[in-house]
Amino acid sequence: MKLAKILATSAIALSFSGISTLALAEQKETQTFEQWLVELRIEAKDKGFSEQLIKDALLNLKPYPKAIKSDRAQPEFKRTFVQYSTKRLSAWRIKTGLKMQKEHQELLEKVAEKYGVQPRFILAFWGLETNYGTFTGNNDIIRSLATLAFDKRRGKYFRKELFNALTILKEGHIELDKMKGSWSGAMGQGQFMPSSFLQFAQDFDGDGKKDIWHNQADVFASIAYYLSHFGWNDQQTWGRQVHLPENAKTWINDVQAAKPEKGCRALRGHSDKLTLAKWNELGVRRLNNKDLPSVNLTATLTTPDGLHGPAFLTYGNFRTILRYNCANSYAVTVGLLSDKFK
Ligand SMILES: [Ca+2]
Repeated sequence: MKLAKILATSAIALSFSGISTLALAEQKETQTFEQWLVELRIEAKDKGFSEQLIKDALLNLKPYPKAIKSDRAQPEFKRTFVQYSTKRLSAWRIKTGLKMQKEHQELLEKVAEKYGVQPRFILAFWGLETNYGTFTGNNDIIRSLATLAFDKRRGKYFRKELFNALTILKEGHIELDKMKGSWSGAMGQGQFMPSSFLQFAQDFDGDGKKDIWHNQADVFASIAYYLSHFGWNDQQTWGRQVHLPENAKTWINDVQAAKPEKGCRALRGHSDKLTLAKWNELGVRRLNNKDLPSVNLTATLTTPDGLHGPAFLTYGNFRTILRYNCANSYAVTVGLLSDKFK
């Protein structure tokens, strides 16, 4: 808004110099989706995408109004942790997960061995992201990404993802009409954004395609490779729910970590990394009030609903879970669900 005013007051000066900066700025402000799309197609051509692909994917494209609406109301940020987690740790999700664990045991173990991620965590991501592959989203990915790329809020980010999606099509991993996913552009059974696909998707069955939409082997391996890339340690778990002592509010501020400026915002509410011995000394206990395990591990404390809500000590793998989705509610729920598959 401020910028528009400044531009307006300097309009006369600009007109004297013959520069049409203002006109350009105004045009951008009022550009229709169709006009924007014309520019996008030119850029796609410049980037070397074929005429055919551009025609198929970007010619008769219409925006999804609901993508913008959903972008402004993500559930991880609107509900309390307890509401979020209770809903997702449903009897159905646990029971189905146990069934899937049996059904896919051999494949999960092969993937686990290659990438160093315990099967129960692969299952938990799969179960939470898409109900074990049964709900992967029915939106056309190109259309969703174009809608969000046209939108002002995070247009630059989604424009990049849109070109990444075109690259996936160009490489032939999936056909355009089958490239479906969430309103936000997350695709397939592990809900990978196109950039994550290009970096992490795996062709585990070796058929030449990274098919994270339909192929179980590729789905599991892609999730596992993503986690291993971000430092997963299969000798450790994610963390645990703990019991805080009555006097926790007297020391909680003393153990609060400095807010990280970059990276995942969810880490801002975490404590310093302290050893389990130190947490034990502070009076933190297992849920059954027994001492914490006497292993040489550091952990950060997080209380997603504040000091009166549930408390969790989290290990290194928890940070890796946050790389998948930067929300404490999500990461703790992945951990709790994985515990059901032990
Ligand atoms: Ca494959």
